[in-house]
Amino acid sequence: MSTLKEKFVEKAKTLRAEVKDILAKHGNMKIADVTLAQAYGGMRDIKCMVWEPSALDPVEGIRFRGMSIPELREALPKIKGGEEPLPEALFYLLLIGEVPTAAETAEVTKEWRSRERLPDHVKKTLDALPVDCHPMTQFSIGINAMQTESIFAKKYRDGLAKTDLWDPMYEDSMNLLASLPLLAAYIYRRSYKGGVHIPPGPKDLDWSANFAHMLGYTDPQFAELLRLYLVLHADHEGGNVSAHTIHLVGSALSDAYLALAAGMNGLAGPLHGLANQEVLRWIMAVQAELGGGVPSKEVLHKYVWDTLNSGQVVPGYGHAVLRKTDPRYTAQREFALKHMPKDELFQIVAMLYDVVPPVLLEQGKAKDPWPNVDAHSGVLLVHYGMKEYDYYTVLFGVSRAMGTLAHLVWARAMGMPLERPKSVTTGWVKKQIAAAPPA
Ligand code: AMX
Repeated sequence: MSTLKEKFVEKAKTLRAEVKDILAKHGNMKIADVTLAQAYGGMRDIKCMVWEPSALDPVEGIRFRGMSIPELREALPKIKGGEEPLPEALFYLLLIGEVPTAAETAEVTKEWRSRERLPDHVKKTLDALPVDCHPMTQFSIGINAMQTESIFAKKYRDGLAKTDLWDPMYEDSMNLLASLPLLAAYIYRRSYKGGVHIPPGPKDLDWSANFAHMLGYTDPQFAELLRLYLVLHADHEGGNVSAHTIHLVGSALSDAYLALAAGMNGLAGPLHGLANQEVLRWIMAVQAELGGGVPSKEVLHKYVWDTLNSGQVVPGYGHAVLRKTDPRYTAQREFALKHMPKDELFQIVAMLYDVVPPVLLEQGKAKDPWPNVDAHSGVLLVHYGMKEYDYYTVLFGVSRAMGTLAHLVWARAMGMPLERPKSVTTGWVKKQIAAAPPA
Protein backbone atom coordinates (compact mmCIF):
# COMPACT_ATOMS: atom_id res chain seq x y z
CA MET A 1 0.00 0.00 0.00
CA SER A 2 1.28 3.51 -0.81
CA THR A 3 2.21 5.92 2.00
CA LEU A 4 -0.74 8.12 1.00
CA LYS A 5 -3.28 5.31 1.28
CA GLU A 6 -1.76 3.93 4.47
CA LYS A 7 -1.89 7.35 6.12
CA PHE A 8 -5.46 7.85 4.96
CA VAL A 9 -6.55 4.59 6.59
CA GLU A 10 -4.98 5.74 9.86
CA LYS A 11 -6.53 9.22 9.75
CA ALA A 12 -9.96 7.94 8.74
CA LYS A 13 -10.04 5.55 11.68
CA THR A 14 -9.34 8.39 14.12
CA LEU A 15 -11.81 10.87 12.61
CA ARG A 16 -14.59 8.27 12.40
CA ALA A 17 -14.24 7.61 16.13
CA GLU A 18 -14.09 11.35 16.93
CA VAL A 19 -17.21 12.17 14.92
CA LYS A 20 -19.11 9.23 16.43
CA ASP A 21 -18.29 10.60 19.87
CA ILE A 22 -19.17 14.21 18.89
CA LEU A 23 -22.55 13.13 17.53
CA ALA A 24 -23.30 10.95 20.55
CA LYS A 25 -22.61 13.82 22.94
CA HIS A 26 -23.58 16.93 20.94
CA GLY A 27 -25.77 15.73 18.08
CA ASN A 28 -28.62 18.09 19.09
CA MET A 29 -26.46 21.21 19.23
CA LYS A 30 -27.79 23.97 16.89
CA ILE A 31 -25.21 25.48 14.51
CA ALA A 32 -27.49 27.50 12.23
CA ASP A 33 -30.87 29.22 12.08
CA VAL A 34 -32.38 29.60 8.64
CA THR A 35 -34.26 32.70 7.57
CA LEU A 36 -36.73 33.04 4.73
CA ALA A 37 -34.27 35.39 2.99
CA GLN A 38 -31.72 32.55 3.02
CA ALA A 39 -34.19 29.97 1.73
CA TYR A 40 -35.12 32.23 -1.19
CA GLY A 41 -31.61 33.66 -1.53
CA GLY A 42 -29.41 30.77 -2.56
CA MET A 43 -28.87 29.35 0.96
CA ARG A 44 -26.04 31.81 1.74
CA ASP A 45 -24.14 31.16 4.99
CA ILE A 46 -26.28 28.22 6.17
CA LYS A 47 -23.93 25.83 7.93
CA CYS A 48 -25.32 22.48 6.89
CA MET A 49 -22.53 20.32 5.49
CA VAL A 50 -19.11 19.08 6.55
CA TRP A 51 -16.08 19.43 4.29
CA GLU A 52 -12.63 18.56 5.65
CA PRO A 53 -10.08 19.61 2.98
CA SER A 54 -10.53 23.39 3.23
CA ALA A 55 -12.44 26.22 4.91
CA LEU A 56 -13.21 29.70 3.64
CA ASP A 57 -13.07 32.81 5.81
CA PRO A 58 -14.86 35.85 4.30
CA VAL A 59 -11.96 38.17 5.11
CA GLU A 60 -8.89 35.96 5.19
CA GLY A 61 -9.84 33.80 2.22
CA ILE A 62 -9.24 30.11 1.76
CA ARG A 63 -7.23 27.88 4.08
CA PHE A 64 -6.31 24.42 2.89
CA ARG A 65 -6.24 22.21 6.01
CA GLY A 66 -5.67 25.37 8.03
CA MET A 67 -2.90 26.75 5.83
CA SER A 68 -3.19 30.07 4.00
CA ILE A 69 -2.01 30.47 0.40
CA PRO A 70 1.25 32.27 1.37
CA GLU A 71 1.94 29.54 3.95
CA LEU A 72 1.36 26.82 1.36
CA ARG A 73 3.57 28.47 -1.22
CA GLU A 74 6.33 28.51 1.36
CA ALA A 75 5.89 25.08 2.93
CA LEU A 76 4.92 22.62 0.18
CA PRO A 77 7.67 20.77 -1.68
CA LYS A 78 8.73 22.15 -5.06
CA ILE A 79 10.69 20.77 -7.99
CA LYS A 80 14.45 21.21 -7.76
CA GLY A 81 15.15 24.89 -8.42
CA GLY A 82 11.41 25.66 -8.66
CA GLU A 83 9.52 28.33 -6.77
CA GLU A 84 5.91 27.17 -6.91
CA PRO A 85 4.52 24.27 -4.87
CA LEU A 86 3.74 20.93 -6.49
CA PRO A 87 -0.02 20.23 -6.81
CA GLU A 88 0.73 16.60 -5.90
CA ALA A 89 1.90 17.89 -2.49
CA LEU A 90 -1.27 19.92 -2.14
CA PHE A 91 -3.40 16.86 -2.86
CA TYR A 92 -1.53 15.01 -0.13
CA LEU A 93 -2.24 17.88 2.25
CA LEU A 94 -5.92 18.06 1.27
CA LEU A 95 -6.41 14.34 1.77
CA ILE A 96 -4.24 13.69 4.81
CA GLY A 97 -4.05 17.06 6.56
CA GLU A 98 -0.25 17.07 6.80
CA VAL A 99 2.44 18.73 4.70
CA PRO A 100 4.19 15.90 2.85
CA THR A 101 7.93 15.49 2.66
CA ALA A 102 9.65 15.70 -0.72
CA ALA A 103 9.80 11.89 -0.79
CA GLU A 104 6.08 11.52 -0.03
CA THR A 105 5.31 14.06 -2.77
CA ALA A 106 7.51 12.21 -5.24
CA GLU A 107 5.60 9.03 -4.43
CA VAL A 108 2.31 10.71 -5.44
CA THR A 109 3.87 12.03 -8.65
CA LYS A 110 5.17 8.58 -9.49
CA GLU A 111 1.84 6.96 -8.75
CA TRP A 112 -0.17 9.44 -10.83
CA ARG A 113 2.26 9.15 -13.72
CA SER A 114 2.00 5.36 -13.59
CA ARG A 115 -1.83 5.40 -13.50
CA GLU A 116 -2.39 7.90 -16.37
CA ARG A 117 -4.57 6.55 -19.17
CA LEU A 118 -7.06 7.87 -21.71
CA PRO A 119 -9.08 4.97 -23.17
CA ASP A 120 -9.60 4.93 -26.94
CA HIS A 121 -13.37 5.07 -26.65
CA VAL A 122 -13.07 8.39 -24.77
CA LYS A 123 -11.04 9.84 -27.63
CA LYS A 124 -13.58 8.54 -30.14
CA THR A 125 -16.45 10.02 -28.11
CA LEU A 126 -14.74 13.41 -28.11
CA ASP A 127 -13.88 13.14 -31.80
CA ALA A 128 -17.59 12.67 -32.56
CA LEU A 129 -18.30 16.16 -31.18
CA PRO A 130 -18.04 19.29 -33.34
CA VAL A 131 -14.56 20.74 -32.96
CA ASP A 132 -16.05 24.04 -31.74
CA CYS A 133 -18.04 22.32 -28.98
CA HIS A 134 -17.19 24.26 -25.80
CA PRO A 135 -14.16 22.68 -24.08
CA MET A 136 -16.08 22.40 -20.79
CA THR A 137 -18.83 20.43 -22.53
CA GLN A 138 -16.14 18.16 -23.96
CA PHE A 139 -14.52 17.88 -20.54
CA SER A 140 -17.75 16.84 -18.86
CA ILE A 141 -18.61 14.35 -21.64
CA GLY A 142 -15.05 13.01 -21.52
CA ILE A 143 -15.21 12.39 -17.77
CA ASN A 144 -18.58 10.65 -18.15
CA ALA A 145 -17.14 8.51 -20.96
CA MET A 146 -14.25 7.53 -18.67
CA GLN A 147 -16.78 6.13 -16.19
CA THR A 148 -16.40 2.74 -17.89
CA GLU A 149 -13.19 2.55 -15.83
CA SER A 150 -14.90 2.98 -12.46
CA ILE A 151 -13.71 0.41 -9.94
CA PHE A 152 -16.30 1.75 -7.47
CA ALA A 153 -19.21 0.99 -9.83
CA LYS A 154 -17.94 -2.58 -10.40
CA LYS A 155 -17.30 -3.27 -6.71
CA TYR A 156 -20.68 -1.85 -5.74
CA ARG A 157 -22.39 -4.12 -8.26
CA ASP A 158 -20.48 -7.06 -6.83
CA GLY A 159 -21.81 -6.18 -3.38
CA LEU A 160 -19.20 -4.34 -1.34
CA ALA A 161 -19.94 -3.47 2.30
CA LYS A 162 -20.70 0.20 3.02
CA THR A 163 -17.69 0.47 5.32
CA ASP A 164 -15.34 -0.54 2.50
CA LEU A 165 -16.70 1.81 -0.18
CA TRP A 166 -13.96 4.38 0.45
CA ASP A 167 -11.33 2.04 -1.03
CA PRO A 168 -12.64 1.92 -4.63
CA MET A 169 -13.52 5.63 -4.33
CA TYR A 170 -9.86 6.25 -3.49
CA GLU A 171 -8.70 4.12 -6.42
CA ASP A 172 -11.07 5.87 -8.86
CA SER A 173 -9.99 9.27 -7.57
CA MET A 174 -6.30 8.48 -8.01
CA ASN A 175 -6.92 7.13 -11.53
CA LEU A 176 -9.00 10.15 -12.43
CA LEU A 177 -6.48 12.66 -11.11
CA ALA A 178 -3.72 10.85 -12.97
CA SER A 179 -5.69 10.91 -16.22
CA LEU A 180 -7.43 14.31 -16.22
CA PRO A 181 -4.42 16.11 -17.75
CA LEU A 182 -4.50 13.62 -20.64
CA LEU A 183 -8.19 14.28 -21.20
CA ALA A 184 -7.75 18.06 -20.86
CA ALA A 185 -4.75 18.12 -23.21
CA TYR A 186 -6.61 15.98 -25.74
CA ILE A 187 -9.46 18.52 -25.75
CA TYR A 188 -7.04 21.44 -26.15
CA ARG A 189 -5.17 19.87 -29.05
CA ARG A 190 -8.33 18.78 -30.91
CA SER A 191 -10.04 22.14 -30.39
CA TYR A 192 -7.17 24.47 -31.23
CA LYS A 193 -4.20 22.59 -32.65
CA GLY A 194 -5.74 20.70 -35.55
CA GLY A 195 -6.04 17.45 -33.64
CA VAL A 196 -2.27 16.99 -33.53
CA HIS A 197 -1.85 15.27 -30.19
CA ILE A 198 1.24 15.01 -28.00
CA PRO A 199 1.67 11.80 -26.00
CA PRO A 200 2.64 11.96 -22.31
CA GLY A 201 6.27 12.87 -21.68
CA PRO A 202 9.02 11.00 -19.80
CA LYS A 203 7.94 9.52 -16.48
CA ASP A 204 10.26 11.81 -14.52
CA LEU A 205 8.12 14.85 -15.40
CA ASP A 206 5.87 15.94 -12.56
CA TRP A 207 2.09 16.11 -13.06
CA SER A 208 2.09 19.79 -14.16
CA ALA A 209 5.20 19.60 -16.34
CA ASN A 210 3.72 16.61 -18.15
CA PHE A 211 0.42 18.48 -18.56
CA ALA A 212 2.28 21.50 -20.02
CA HIS A 213 4.17 19.15 -22.34
CA MET A 214 0.95 17.50 -23.63
CA LEU A 215 -0.66 20.91 -24.14
CA GLY A 216 2.37 21.80 -26.28
CA TYR A 217 4.07 24.40 -24.06
CA THR A 218 7.81 24.02 -23.68
CA ASP A 219 8.72 27.11 -21.63
CA PRO A 220 9.58 25.81 -18.12
CA GLN A 221 8.05 29.01 -16.75
CA PHE A 222 4.66 27.90 -18.12
CA ALA A 223 4.96 24.67 -16.12
CA GLU A 224 5.68 26.81 -13.03
CA LEU A 225 2.56 28.86 -13.76
CA LEU A 226 0.57 25.66 -14.17
CA ARG A 227 1.81 24.39 -10.78
CA LEU A 228 0.67 27.61 -9.15
CA TYR A 229 -2.63 27.61 -11.07
CA LEU A 230 -3.40 23.99 -10.20
CA VAL A 231 -2.65 24.63 -6.53
CA LEU A 232 -4.70 27.83 -6.27
CA HIS A 233 -7.89 26.47 -7.82
CA ALA A 234 -7.89 23.11 -6.02
CA ASP A 235 -10.56 23.70 -3.39
CA HIS A 236 -12.79 26.42 -1.92
CA GLU A 237 -14.65 24.62 0.87
CA GLY A 238 -17.84 22.66 0.18
CA GLY A 239 -20.60 25.17 -0.51
CA ASN A 240 -19.59 26.46 -3.96
CA VAL A 241 -21.56 25.17 -6.94
CA SER A 242 -19.06 22.63 -8.28
CA ALA A 243 -17.98 21.24 -4.89
CA HIS A 244 -21.49 21.06 -3.55
CA THR A 245 -22.71 19.34 -6.72
CA ILE A 246 -19.94 16.78 -6.51
CA HIS A 247 -20.81 16.11 -2.89
CA LEU A 248 -24.54 15.88 -3.63
CA VAL A 249 -24.19 13.53 -6.59
CA GLY A 250 -21.58 11.47 -4.74
CA SER A 251 -23.98 11.13 -1.82
CA ALA A 252 -26.23 8.97 -4.02
CA LEU A 253 -23.22 6.60 -4.17
CA SER A 254 -22.60 7.70 -7.73
CA ASP A 255 -18.93 7.03 -8.48
CA ALA A 256 -16.17 9.63 -8.74
CA TYR A 257 -16.53 9.97 -12.54
CA LEU A 258 -20.27 10.65 -12.45
CA ALA A 259 -19.97 13.03 -9.50
CA LEU A 260 -17.02 14.96 -10.95
CA ALA A 261 -18.67 15.33 -14.37
CA ALA A 262 -21.79 16.74 -12.69
CA GLY A 263 -19.70 19.26 -10.77
CA MET A 264 -17.91 20.32 -13.95
CA ASN A 265 -21.27 21.26 -15.49
CA GLY A 266 -21.69 23.68 -12.58
CA LEU A 267 -18.14 24.99 -12.91
CA ALA A 268 -19.00 25.80 -16.54
CA GLY A 269 -21.48 28.49 -15.43
CA PRO A 270 -20.42 32.13 -15.96
CA LEU A 271 -21.14 33.08 -12.35
CA HIS A 272 -18.73 30.33 -11.24
CA GLY A 273 -15.65 28.94 -13.06
CA LEU A 274 -16.48 30.24 -16.52
CA ALA A 275 -15.85 33.75 -15.16
CA ASN A 276 -12.15 33.27 -15.99
CA GLN A 277 -12.89 33.14 -19.73
CA GLU A 278 -15.40 35.98 -19.38
CA VAL A 279 -12.75 38.22 -17.78
CA LEU A 280 -10.39 37.77 -20.72
CA ARG A 281 -13.17 38.26 -23.27
CA TRP A 282 -14.24 41.44 -21.47
CA ILE A 283 -10.69 42.85 -21.23
CA MET A 284 -9.90 42.02 -24.84
CA ALA A 285 -13.14 43.69 -25.95
CA VAL A 286 -12.17 47.02 -24.39
CA GLN A 287 -8.67 46.70 -25.84
CA ALA A 288 -10.09 45.95 -29.29
CA GLU A 289 -12.42 48.98 -29.06
CA LEU A 290 -9.33 51.14 -28.61
CA GLY A 291 -7.34 49.40 -31.33
CA GLY A 292 -4.89 47.84 -28.79
CA GLY A 293 -2.64 49.21 -26.06
CA VAL A 294 -3.43 50.01 -22.44
CA PRO A 295 -6.59 52.10 -21.95
CA SER A 296 -6.60 55.04 -19.55
CA LYS A 297 -8.31 54.78 -16.17
CA GLU A 298 -11.03 57.11 -17.45
CA VAL A 299 -11.80 54.78 -20.36
CA LEU A 300 -11.89 51.76 -18.03
CA HIS A 301 -14.12 53.61 -15.60
CA LYS A 302 -16.64 54.29 -18.39
CA TYR A 303 -16.34 50.69 -19.63
CA VAL A 304 -17.16 49.29 -16.19
CA TRP A 305 -20.20 51.56 -15.89
CA ASP A 306 -21.32 50.63 -19.42
CA THR A 307 -21.12 46.95 -18.45
CA LEU A 308 -23.23 47.53 -15.33
CA ASN A 309 -25.71 49.80 -17.09
CA SER A 310 -26.30 47.17 -19.73
CA GLY A 311 -27.41 44.80 -16.96
CA GLN A 312 -24.30 42.59 -16.98
CA VAL A 313 -21.96 41.69 -14.14
CA VAL A 314 -18.30 42.73 -14.06
CA PRO A 315 -16.59 39.35 -14.43
CA GLY A 316 -13.90 38.45 -11.91
CA TYR A 317 -15.28 40.74 -9.22
CA GLY A 318 -17.51 39.88 -6.28
CA HIS A 319 -18.00 36.69 -4.34
CA ALA A 320 -20.75 34.87 -2.48
CA VAL A 321 -18.58 34.44 0.64
CA LEU A 322 -15.42 36.59 0.35
CA ARG A 323 -15.49 40.20 1.49
CA LYS A 324 -11.87 41.15 0.70
CA THR A 325 -9.45 40.69 -2.20
CA ASP A 326 -9.16 36.97 -2.90
CA PRO A 327 -5.70 35.76 -1.77
CA ARG A 328 -5.66 33.59 -4.91
CA TYR A 329 -5.79 36.85 -6.90
CA THR A 330 -2.90 38.24 -4.84
CA ALA A 331 -0.79 35.12 -5.42
CA GLN A 332 -1.28 35.44 -9.17
CA ARG A 333 -0.47 39.15 -9.03
CA GLU A 334 2.80 38.31 -7.25
CA PHE A 335 3.62 35.83 -10.01
CA ALA A 336 2.90 38.50 -12.65
CA LEU A 337 4.98 41.14 -10.86
CA LYS A 338 7.89 38.72 -10.79
CA HIS A 339 7.67 37.33 -14.31
CA MET A 340 5.78 39.79 -16.52
CA PRO A 341 5.63 43.26 -14.93
CA LYS A 342 5.52 45.01 -18.30
CA ASP A 343 2.83 42.82 -19.88
CA GLU A 344 0.04 45.03 -21.30
CA LEU A 345 -2.84 42.83 -20.19
CA PHE A 346 -1.36 42.58 -16.70
CA GLN A 347 -1.25 46.38 -16.58
CA ILE A 348 -4.95 46.51 -17.49
CA VAL A 349 -5.77 43.94 -14.78
CA ALA A 350 -3.79 46.01 -12.27
CA MET A 351 -5.64 49.18 -13.30
CA LEU A 352 -8.99 47.44 -12.98
CA TYR A 353 -8.13 46.78 -9.34
CA ASP A 354 -8.15 50.55 -8.82
CA VAL A 355 -11.18 51.22 -11.02
CA VAL A 356 -13.75 48.44 -10.40
CA PRO A 357 -14.20 48.38 -6.58
CA PRO A 358 -15.11 52.10 -6.26
CA VAL A 359 -17.62 51.73 -9.12
CA LEU A 360 -19.23 48.64 -7.58
CA LEU A 361 -19.36 50.43 -4.21
CA GLU A 362 -20.96 53.46 -5.84
CA GLN A 363 -23.53 51.23 -7.55
CA GLY A 364 -24.20 49.79 -4.11
CA LYS A 365 -25.36 46.29 -5.02
CA ALA A 366 -22.43 43.88 -4.79
CA LYS A 367 -21.62 42.85 -1.21
CA ASP A 368 -18.02 42.20 -2.23
CA PRO A 369 -16.50 44.74 -4.65
CA TRP A 370 -13.08 43.04 -4.70
CA PRO A 371 -11.47 40.76 -7.31
CA ASN A 372 -11.80 36.99 -7.10
CA VAL A 373 -9.49 34.26 -8.45
CA ASP A 374 -10.83 34.61 -12.00
CA ALA A 375 -9.89 38.27 -12.40
CA HIS A 376 -6.24 37.39 -12.88
CA SER A 377 -5.71 33.91 -14.25
CA GLY A 378 -6.35 34.59 -17.94
CA VAL A 379 -3.69 37.25 -18.42
CA LEU A 380 -1.02 34.93 -17.03
CA LEU A 381 -1.97 32.22 -19.50
CA VAL A 382 -2.07 34.63 -22.45
CA HIS A 383 1.43 35.81 -21.57
CA TYR A 384 2.78 32.32 -22.29
CA GLY A 385 0.74 32.00 -25.49
CA MET A 386 -2.48 30.35 -24.34
CA LYS A 387 -4.92 32.79 -25.89
CA GLU A 388 -7.85 30.39 -26.29
CA TYR A 389 -9.84 31.71 -23.36
CA ASP A 390 -12.76 29.30 -23.92
CA TYR A 391 -10.39 26.67 -22.60
CA TYR A 392 -9.45 28.25 -19.27
CA THR A 393 -12.22 26.70 -17.20
CA VAL A 394 -10.93 23.23 -18.14
CA LEU A 395 -7.68 24.05 -16.32
CA PHE A 396 -9.78 25.19 -13.36
CA GLY A 397 -11.64 21.87 -13.52
CA VAL A 398 -8.50 19.74 -13.51
CA SER A 399 -7.41 21.58 -10.38
CA ARG A 400 -10.80 21.54 -8.65
CA ALA A 401 -10.85 17.76 -9.00
CA MET A 402 -8.15 17.57 -6.31
CA GLY A 403 -10.14 19.07 -3.44
CA THR A 404 -13.47 17.59 -4.43
CA LEU A 405 -12.16 14.06 -4.96
CA ALA A 406 -10.27 14.25 -1.65
CA HIS A 407 -13.63 15.14 -0.12
CA LEU A 408 -15.44 12.27 -1.86
CA VAL A 409 -12.93 9.76 -0.48
CA TRP A 410 -13.53 11.21 2.99
CA ALA A 411 -17.30 11.20 2.45
CA ARG A 412 -17.20 7.46 1.78
CA ALA A 413 -14.79 6.79 4.64
CA MET A 414 -17.06 8.67 7.03
CA GLY A 415 -20.16 6.95 5.68
CA MET A 416 -21.75 10.32 4.84
CA PRO A 417 -25.40 9.72 3.94
CA LEU A 418 -27.54 10.65 0.97
CA GLU A 419 -28.00 14.43 0.96
CA ARG A 420 -31.65 15.40 1.06
CA PRO A 421 -32.54 18.88 2.36
CA LYS A 422 -36.18 19.93 2.72
CA SER A 423 -37.85 22.32 0.28
CA VAL A 424 -41.01 24.31 0.95
CA THR A 425 -43.56 26.10 -1.22
CA THR A 426 -44.50 29.80 -1.09
CA GLY A 427 -47.97 28.61 0.00
CA TRP A 428 -46.36 26.96 3.05
CA VAL A 429 -44.36 30.13 3.71
CA LYS A 430 -47.55 32.24 3.65
CA LYS A 431 -49.21 29.90 6.15
CA GLN A 432 -46.23 30.19 8.53
CA ILE A 433 -46.37 33.98 8.30
CA ALA A 434 -50.12 33.98 8.98
CA ALA A 435 -49.71 31.66 11.96
CA ALA A 436 -46.76 33.56 13.47
CA PRO A 437 -47.52 35.80 16.45
CA PRO A 438 -47.46 39.54 15.53
CA ALA A 439 -43.99 41.08 15.83
N1 AMX B 1 -20.83 42.95 -11.13
C1 AMX B 1 -22.09 43.45 -11.10
N2 AMX B 1 -22.99 43.16 -10.17
C2 AMX B 1 -22.59 42.34 -9.18
C3 AMX B 1 -21.30 41.80 -9.11
C4 AMX B 1 -20.40 42.11 -10.16
N3 AMX B 1 -19.18 41.62 -10.21
N4 AMX B 1 -21.21 41.03 -8.02
C5 AMX B 1 -22.42 41.06 -7.43
N5 AMX B 1 -23.25 41.85 -8.14
C6 AMX B 1 -24.67 42.09 -7.91
C7 AMX B 1 -25.43 40.78 -8.00
O1 AMX B 1 -25.69 40.42 -9.35
C8 AMX B 1 -26.67 41.08 -7.19
O2 AMX B 1 -27.51 41.86 -8.02
P1 AMX B 1 -29.12 41.72 -7.92
O3 AMX B 1 -29.47 42.22 -6.53
O4 AMX B 1 -29.61 42.62 -9.00
O5 AMX B 1 -29.46 40.29 -8.11
C9 AMX B 1 -26.12 42.00 -6.09
O6 AMX B 1 -24.89 42.54 -6.57
C10 AMX B 1 -25.86 41.27 -4.79
O7 AMX B 1 -25.02 40.16 -5.05
P2 AMX B 1 -24.02 39.59 -3.94
O8 AMX B 1 -24.85 39.14 -2.79
O9 AMX B 1 -22.93 40.57 -3.67
O10 AMX B 1 -23.34 38.40 -4.73
P3 AMX B 1 -23.90 36.91 -4.93
O11 AMX B 1 -23.48 36.10 -3.75
O12 AMX B 1 -25.33 36.91 -5.30
O13 AMX B 1 -23.08 36.46 -6.23
C11 AMX B 1 -21.19 36.26 -7.63
C12 AMX B 1 -21.70 36.20 -6.18
C13 AMX B 1 -19.77 35.74 -7.67
C14 AMX B 1 -22.08 35.35 -8.49
C15 AMX B 1 -21.27 37.72 -8.12
O14 AMX B 1 -20.41 38.54 -7.37
C16 AMX B 1 -20.92 37.85 -9.61
O15 AMX B 1 -21.81 37.68 -10.44
N6 AMX B 1 -19.62 38.16 -9.95
C17 AMX B 1 -19.19 38.21 -11.33
C18 AMX B 1 -18.98 36.79 -11.87
C19 AMX B 1 -17.73 36.15 -11.27
O16 AMX B 1 -16.67 36.74 -11.22
N7 AMX B 1 -17.89 34.91 -10.83
C20 AMX B 1 -16.75 34.11 -10.29
C21 AMX B 1 -16.82 33.93 -8.80
C22 AMX B 1 -15.69 33.05 -8.31
C23 AMX B 1 -15.84 31.65 -8.78
O17 AMX B 1 -16.78 30.95 -8.41
N8 AMX B 1 -14.95 31.17 -9.61
